[in-house]
Amino acid sequence: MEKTLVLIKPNGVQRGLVGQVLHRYERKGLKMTGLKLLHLSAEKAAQLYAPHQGKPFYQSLVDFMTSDPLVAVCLEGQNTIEIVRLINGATDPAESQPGTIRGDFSNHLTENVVHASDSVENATRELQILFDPGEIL
Ligand code: FUP
Repeated sequence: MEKTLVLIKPNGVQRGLVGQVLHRYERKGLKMTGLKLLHLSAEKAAQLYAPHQGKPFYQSLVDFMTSDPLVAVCLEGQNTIEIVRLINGATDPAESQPGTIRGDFSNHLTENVVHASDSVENATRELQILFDPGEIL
């Protein structure tokens, strides 16, 4: 069983997409084992995006992710990391397929509605940043 972190980004919350986004993971049969609404601090955003530090888009990404509340989700199941990234769709809005979350709801590289971990190592690291141990069931 694999765990992954999903973030419904601030624009997903502001646009009222939380229910529709969660529904896509639930209907696929992924198990939700953690869920909360929070305002991400600058410190936690810096930890989360440490691998991107120094890249030209880093500061605008951190500013966006800390601008308004977001929803953090822990999902669990076989091959969950790969499955969730398929459901989310490609990062580039010109490549995200219709039927994916980004393909259907986003036309912006940074404000692309959802984040999901891309490896087991990053999932473990990112889940520790967003959730206290007792918050994942
Ligand atoms: P993803 O794993 O699909 O979220 O994409 P990346 O890890 O490549 O990028 C992390 C975040 O940085 C995404 F939200 C998209 C954003 N990004 C930019 O804003 N500009 C870029 O040039 C590349 C990525």
